[in-house]
Amino acid sequence: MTAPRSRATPSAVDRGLEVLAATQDAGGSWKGDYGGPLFLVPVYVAGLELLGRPPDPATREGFITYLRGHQNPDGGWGLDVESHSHVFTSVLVYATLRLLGVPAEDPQLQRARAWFLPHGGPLSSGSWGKFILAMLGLYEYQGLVPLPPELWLLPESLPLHPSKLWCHCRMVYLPMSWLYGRRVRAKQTPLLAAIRSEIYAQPYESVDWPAARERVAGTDAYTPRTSYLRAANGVLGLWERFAPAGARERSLQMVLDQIRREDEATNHICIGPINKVLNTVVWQIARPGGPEVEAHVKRLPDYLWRAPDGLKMQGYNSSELWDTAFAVQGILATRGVERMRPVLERAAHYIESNQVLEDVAEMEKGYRHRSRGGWPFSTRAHGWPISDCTAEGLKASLLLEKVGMNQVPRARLREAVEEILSLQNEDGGWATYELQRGPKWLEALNPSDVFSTIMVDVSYVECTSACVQALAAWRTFAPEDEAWLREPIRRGERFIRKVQRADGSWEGSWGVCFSYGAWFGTAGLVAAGARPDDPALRRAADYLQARQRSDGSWSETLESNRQRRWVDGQRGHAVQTSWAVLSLAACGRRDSEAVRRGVVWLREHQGEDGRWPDQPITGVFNRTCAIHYDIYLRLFPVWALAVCGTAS
Ligand code: LAN
Repeated sequence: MTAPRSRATPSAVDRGLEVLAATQDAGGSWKGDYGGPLFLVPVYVAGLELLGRPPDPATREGFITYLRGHQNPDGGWGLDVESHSHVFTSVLVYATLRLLGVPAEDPQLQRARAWFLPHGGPLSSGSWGKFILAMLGLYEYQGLVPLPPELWLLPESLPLHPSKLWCHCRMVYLPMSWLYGRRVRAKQTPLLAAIRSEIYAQPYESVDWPAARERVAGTDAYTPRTSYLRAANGVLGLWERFAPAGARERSLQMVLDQIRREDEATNHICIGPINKVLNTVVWQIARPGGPEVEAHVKRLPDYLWRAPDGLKMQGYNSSELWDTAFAVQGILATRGVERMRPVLERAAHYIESNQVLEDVAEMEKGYRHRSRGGWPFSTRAHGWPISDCTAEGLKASLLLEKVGMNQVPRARLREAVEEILSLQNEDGGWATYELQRGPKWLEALNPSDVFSTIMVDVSYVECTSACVQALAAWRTFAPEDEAWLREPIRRGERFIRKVQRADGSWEGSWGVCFSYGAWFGTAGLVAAGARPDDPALRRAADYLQARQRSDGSWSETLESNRQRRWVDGQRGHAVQTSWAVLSLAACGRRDSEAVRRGVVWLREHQGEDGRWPDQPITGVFNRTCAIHYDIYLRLFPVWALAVCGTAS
């Protein structure tokens, strides 16, 4: 096939740029749908039930449309909109639709029961589902693995102290332990009683609750419960029976204090969707009708997104900073810079006005790392900076600086460098929000069933690469800092080399999967100074080339993340093809036949409207759950065509 290069390439990129320009928000970001997980709307609706504030009709209808539309053909609901059915989400979605007013005789609900009852119903749900049901009074607390708040009373130096956990895990279990400690339960209504009678295969009164603690359906058991976890649960169970009342009160106070710190540090947005809802419920019980509840309720809709498939609760309050920083880099890789000037200026403004400028008040008391100079994933108001978001914010700013459009003062850029350096782990890599605090073996105590790698914030190739790239960019910008940065960059590079697998691949953790990992692995090494003849880059390129499809594309599915090996998708994927093409270019193979074929495929699959047709989700977390990055499909192909489109 002869590729119509010189004329078609600019127009493909131009059309892609037009789409990007047209979809930018007035505030300068690209605000998009950050949906995917299916357990979030149920958590939201459960929260409203406990607050005694039923959703307004538009919200109710929106949620119903969304949940109805994502039922699997077998009658269940997946962990996310693309996954196989889980008992966890199927039971929760069922209860949610009922709470939203759908009758039990509804055919979709009948099919749901026909799926989850034989799978064990609530008794076999992944553990978080049991917790939400217990809060609603649809499950007994005795049937939960104990979550005593007294864990917060342990000496801080112990690896088991909750402050050692990955911040997302810590922030979910924090309000859970408070609610557990108080055995909080929604006011029981006839509707809840009806739901309770519908979701069990046996009479509720006859359930053996302690036995149900250890039950989990195969569909939900991604992370096996280890013997260490069972032993720990046994100890916690004993504690729960004999704990002195004083310890409970004291620990509940400590937990509430931590919750308050999190609320205040995030302007009541909270780090994520789950603790957002659970913290709200905690305050509703701790101080009914108090100012905390009001402050929380105002921010609940921050997580909602209305899309063609209905109204959803998103995985974060947005992905704006992340998407905007990438959009800037992608646009600047094209030759459309002048034409895109107003777009870039608005984006530069967004980046400037969302850098975090201050540390959290009394940060040590809230177990918080420093924040000053960092960038968050979404907005400054959210406030939690992340290593790689800081790095992408800094990279984008330095590229904007080159074309005279950066708006972040130099001193603040330098603070971003300091923030990045403060987050480098002893192994040379970077984790997400914090330094690695706990030992890796803590993962053996992961009680979530459905998620993996949630216990400890460990170094990732993606975060490490982004930080190395940012430090290297700063070194070019401020050569006087060379001596300061040389060693951190070298250590980062060493980490990237260490985690490359023998076959040349890198396992991605936040995108699907090895094509995403390759994009970071290769870019990180190149930024650190690796040359195309470097064996690591050669192996990486060979690995990718061996996975190119006969039509020139690349494609892998979320099974790659779940199974930790490349699993081919059914059809070529524009985002993964872009990552692969960009990686090969980074390896010095921009002019290869493989890249040429990838570019042709990308061009051929661009629609008349400049977009690429919808494709499976390419974002992921904790190895199992898909999460949608709305801009990826509009951005990465344009970026790849800009970098590689004129290859000959
Ligand atoms: C995110 C979103 C951003 C993402 C990147 C910055 C892209 C990544 O490079 C590092 C990890 C991070 C920060 C990340 C971690 C896990 C999150 C927070 C999410 C995928 C968004 C939602 C997810 C969160 C854990 C969802 C709630 C579920 C739990 C298991 C607590």
